[in-house]
Amino acid sequence: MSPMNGPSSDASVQVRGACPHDCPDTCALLTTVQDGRAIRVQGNPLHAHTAGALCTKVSRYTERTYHPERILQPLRRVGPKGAGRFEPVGWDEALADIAARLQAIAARDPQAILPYSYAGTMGLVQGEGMAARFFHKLGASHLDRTICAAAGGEGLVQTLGAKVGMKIEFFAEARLILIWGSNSIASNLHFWRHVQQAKREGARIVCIDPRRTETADKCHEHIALRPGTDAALALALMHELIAHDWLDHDYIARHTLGWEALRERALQWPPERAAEVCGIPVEQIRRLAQDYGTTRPAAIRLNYGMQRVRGGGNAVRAIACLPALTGAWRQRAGGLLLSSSGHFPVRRAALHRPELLGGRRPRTINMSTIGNALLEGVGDDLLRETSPDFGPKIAALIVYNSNPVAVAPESAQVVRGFARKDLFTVVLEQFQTDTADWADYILPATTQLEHWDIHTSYGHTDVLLNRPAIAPLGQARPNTEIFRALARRMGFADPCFEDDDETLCRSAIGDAQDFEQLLAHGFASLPLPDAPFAEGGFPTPSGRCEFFSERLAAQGLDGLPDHLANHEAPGSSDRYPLAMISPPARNFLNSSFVNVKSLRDIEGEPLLEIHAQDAAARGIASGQLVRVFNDRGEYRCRAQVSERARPGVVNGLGIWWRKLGLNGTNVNELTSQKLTDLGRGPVFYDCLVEVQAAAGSA
Ligand SMILES: Nc1nc2c(c(=O)[nH]1)N[C@H]1C(S)=C(S)[C@@H](COP(=O)(O)OP(=O)(O)OC[C@H]3O[C@@H](n4cnc5c(=O)[nH]c(N)nc54)[C@H](O)[C@@H]3O)O[C@H]1N2
Ligand SMILES: Nc1nc2c(c(=O)[nH]1)N[C@H]1C(S)=C(S)[C@@H](COP(=O)(O)OP(=O)(O)OC[C@H]3O[C@@H](n4cnc5c(=O)[nH]c(N)nc54)[C@H](O)[C@@H]3O)O[C@H]1N2
Ligand SMILES: [Mo]
Repeated sequence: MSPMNGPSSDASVQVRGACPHDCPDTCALLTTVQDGRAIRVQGNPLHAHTAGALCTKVSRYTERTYHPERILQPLRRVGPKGAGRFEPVGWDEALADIAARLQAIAARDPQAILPYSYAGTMGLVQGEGMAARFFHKLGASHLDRTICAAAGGEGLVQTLGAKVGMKIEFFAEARLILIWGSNSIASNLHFWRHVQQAKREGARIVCIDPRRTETADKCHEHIALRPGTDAALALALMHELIAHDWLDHDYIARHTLGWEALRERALQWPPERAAEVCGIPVEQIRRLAQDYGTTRPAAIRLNYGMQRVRGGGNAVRAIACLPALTGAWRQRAGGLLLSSSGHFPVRRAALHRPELLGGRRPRTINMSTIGNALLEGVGDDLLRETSPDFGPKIAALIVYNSNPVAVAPESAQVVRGFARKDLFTVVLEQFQTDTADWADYILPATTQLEHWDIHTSYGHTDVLLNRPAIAPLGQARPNTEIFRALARRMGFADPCFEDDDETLCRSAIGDAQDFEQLLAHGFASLPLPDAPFAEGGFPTPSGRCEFFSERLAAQGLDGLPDHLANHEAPGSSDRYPLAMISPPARNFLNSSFVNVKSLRDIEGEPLLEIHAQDAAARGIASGQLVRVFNDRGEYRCRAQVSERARPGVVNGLGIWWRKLGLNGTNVNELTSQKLTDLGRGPVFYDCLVEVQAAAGSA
């Protein structure tokens, strides 16, 4: 059986694809198809980063595609909003009605229409490929896609110049690896192989994470700092690098900007001060500084887990300064990786066609505060903060590749927004999610096995092509096809609305020759140097690693990185003494896969990990049902008294579907719509709560 290309109806064939999910690993898939049915999804052994292995979730991809609850025909709401009752309707009728509703709104002001999408698929084509063209032509509001990585991304751009860093495979050669704000075994499994390799060859591995994760269990040391204190730790490390002169003066002089100013800032952070802020022993900081200052090569794997707090952008800035101070970048196994996405030459303008705006400049709405945004201008007295310059209230919402009712912060407000009777909501989905329950129309979307796409990665530096392995199930259509059909109904005549998916794939990246290679092999590596900043050459305005950012200073912000206390710092509230973080559960991907029963069975029930001291103080026993609450709402789940939680911090593992939880809510009932210091990102892990045994629980 050799890998073949495209659907087949008789003998068993293997079709090359790419995993579409929001994960740094971006695996190459091989789907075995027999008689037109996908019977197995495996990792492609020829793709070095995938190495033939998939995570538990995606190796069950056929369970997702052939799930009995797949939405396979257009549905129209019957009964009240949110009741989740729908009737089948033909595509023609659904599209005609949706187009008429959007046209009527657009005639008043197209900015009253808002697309809402994120990374249900990371594909460039089924992501914003045709969708951006549609919304640009319409003149709809822009969506600021901040929900995951905005603060850290901005911190990285301000310091290194772009979302770029070490090549992930070279972590295997490092002698010291700091896994910082990342549960790699759960959320970046293919990176963990490189760590194991390094460990076998004698490298020291340190995990920096408030939670004792399965990754922390396997490291030599775990530094369980308080959430949102990473910048304090990084500044204290700098303090020690300076005090002991573990610095690469030549690298600093030639390839950095703002050293004198940073030095002064770091000297304000002796380890004792940071130990106090971080809630960790001072010896741990000293030891880490010595390891980092004296081991070569030293590599840092940062992940976005540590930037979901008020000071997240500054924390990434501070950490991103470290490898330039020690000259770690000189070696290919030294430096830092948060994201590799900035390495890819994506042709966004060719894909998204901003010229279709025709000079209009629609407003931008932040997806992280969608709860507030939906309540703007509707006279809702529970709206937390109104913006006088908001413009027209949102009259129509078109959701695709996202499940905002489950994943956006402060769900009670999000639900109130979706519940508005005067809001017209269309949801493109594979399943009837918490968000789809609130739709006026649900349009059936294909899964990755049923459509074309092209993928970059934020973990490695390969481009992957996804070919359809099977024909679309039922009446499902790719997102592109749905937007193409809507464009036709709206009378959008521009030829770009006729581009088919293969054409979109071709226009997304590189030149034609690259694409021939993708067609032939399924993946291609970007030609990049092994050690990108060995001789400086950072993509910043100065070409240096910018300890001091003129761009931030020009915006009236601090030009240097600093520690910013959480919005909801422990001790700042009498009523809510516990800090809650809500990192991903291993067998879910954000809210995707929660409805795959075999995976939900592994996770069991919504859980809150709590330290024995905090549990005892509240009379809570392991396995007991608890109420987790603050002024924003209440979430019920099962307590697990566990060493995975540090004292003062509880871990509410995410992100359950509300309707599959214990009281129709999930952990985002408790999170706030406050934003990060940089990038206007959400602060999911900057959240104070109280926990009580739930009445009547066993
Ligand atoms: N299985 C699985 N894999 C996933 C995901 C998933 O939901 N499930 N999500 C995907 C997505 S969307 C993304 S963005 C990526 C990255 O996803 P991330 O959300 O970054 O996921 P993790 O790598 O689990 O990193 C979170 C870790 O950060 C820790 N953490 C929380 N607060 C702090 C803090 O203040 N400081 C520090 N140092 N650590 C903190 C958490 O305890 C957790 O272990 O992973 C992707 N991979
Ligand atoms: N409390 C808390 N909240 C969080 C986080 C956290 O750690 N804690 N993590 C945050 C992060 S990092 C992220 S990235 C966001 C993620 O938020 P989202 O990007 O909304 O991710 P998912 O919950 O996986 O929802 C994606 C949806 O897209 C659908 N989908 C998949 N493929 C397609 C397709 O081809 N077409 C269409 N139409 N639909 C498709 C899936 O069925 C799924 O319902 O959540 C954030 N929310
Ligand atoms: Mo994310």
